[in-house]
Amino acid sequence: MILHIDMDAFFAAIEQRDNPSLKGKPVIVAGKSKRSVVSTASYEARKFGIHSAMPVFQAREKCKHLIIVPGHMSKYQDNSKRIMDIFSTFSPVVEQVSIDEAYIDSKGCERLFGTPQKMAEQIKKKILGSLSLTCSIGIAPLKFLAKIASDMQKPDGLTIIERSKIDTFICQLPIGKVPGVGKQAMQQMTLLKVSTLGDIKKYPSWILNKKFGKMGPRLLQLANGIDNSSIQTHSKKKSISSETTLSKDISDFETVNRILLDRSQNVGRQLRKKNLVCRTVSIKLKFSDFSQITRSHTLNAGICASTAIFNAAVKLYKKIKLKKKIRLLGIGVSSLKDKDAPFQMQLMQTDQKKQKQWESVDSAIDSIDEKYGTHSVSKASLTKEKL
Ligand code: TTP
Ligand code: MG
Repeated sequence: MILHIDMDAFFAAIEQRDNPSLKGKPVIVAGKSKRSVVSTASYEARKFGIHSAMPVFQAREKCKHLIIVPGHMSKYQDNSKRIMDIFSTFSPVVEQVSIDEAYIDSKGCERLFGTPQKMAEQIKKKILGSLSLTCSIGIAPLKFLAKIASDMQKPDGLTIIERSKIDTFICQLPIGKVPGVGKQAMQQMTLLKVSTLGDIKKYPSWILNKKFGKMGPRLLQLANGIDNSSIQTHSKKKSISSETTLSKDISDFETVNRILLDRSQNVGRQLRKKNLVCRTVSIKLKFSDFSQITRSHTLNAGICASTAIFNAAVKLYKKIKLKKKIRLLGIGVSSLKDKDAPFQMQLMQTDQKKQKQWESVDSAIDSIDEKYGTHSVSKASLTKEKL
């Protein structure tokens, strides 16, 4: 069985824990700027219809006595690390998927912790006892079902989908609950009269492929109770990304350049910390009308130097014909491998030398940042204005 654990109203719950006057009150964690959106809402605030990604002004209209708390990212990261450390005391097979959620494989843990349900109960107890936070856990034989289950009885929930109940569950599962099925896919689903995951079986693989691309055949597999995705432990992580929502929409290349440089430093730092290199670099742009595009490029050899990531990102950006202003810019890296594992192609000798030089600059910056805080040392082009 696989456990999927997701913390309840994570950022807001931490703020409520650390400031008892916020307990039981409608609280959101959000930035100060006019364009800020809700990063999370306490369950008390959710009763007013407030949710993540909602503009703050709209949240305010919904609840007049709403309390807005600024975020404390390093505190959330610190709590996240402690939570992941707790998970690793239960099983060596833990996949962290975001700041507040992870999958755990319960295989081989029965002798120590009993049934998966007993194990989940102990995990909940340990997190509550050491961090005073609650979480919701889903247990199922398949990864995607465990994720759906953890969301079913939030907050402080524990939901189990037994193997014998999978078929019935899938037949009744609203298609919109399946991870990856977003707004656009939902429009197609309505046209195809697909309302549950079970309904997908009415269509052959080629039609699903035509309508939904790669996701089509995967949906058919899921509908048949097959999910081949295994738990990806730390070193097998698939991608790393970092993005910035801008305080005002922009289109000038100089600002874009600075943000890409800043984000590539962030992504590069995460890669180097995990001793990984990437081969694919992607950029993501969200425009003023909220539409978005991504562009990616796969290199011949693995890189982890911030400058190399930045160069690839700028190349991608220069190929885009900008028609609208940009509200969000991000960089992602994927095709990750351990730095010491050989990629098929090596860098040219001169590039190799350059890369080594940049890597030593990067690692010097990384260790200063680690000691004195991010942005203690920055590239000169980043110092002009705070991003
Ligand atoms: P989630 O697990 O999606 O949400 P949550 O933990 O706040 O609430 P739930 O009980 O429904 O799980 O995200 C975890 C944290 O990530 C969340 O506390 C804040 C942050 N976050 C954002 O900053 N922006 C977002 O749009 C979302 C969805 C989350
Ligand atoms: Mg959560």
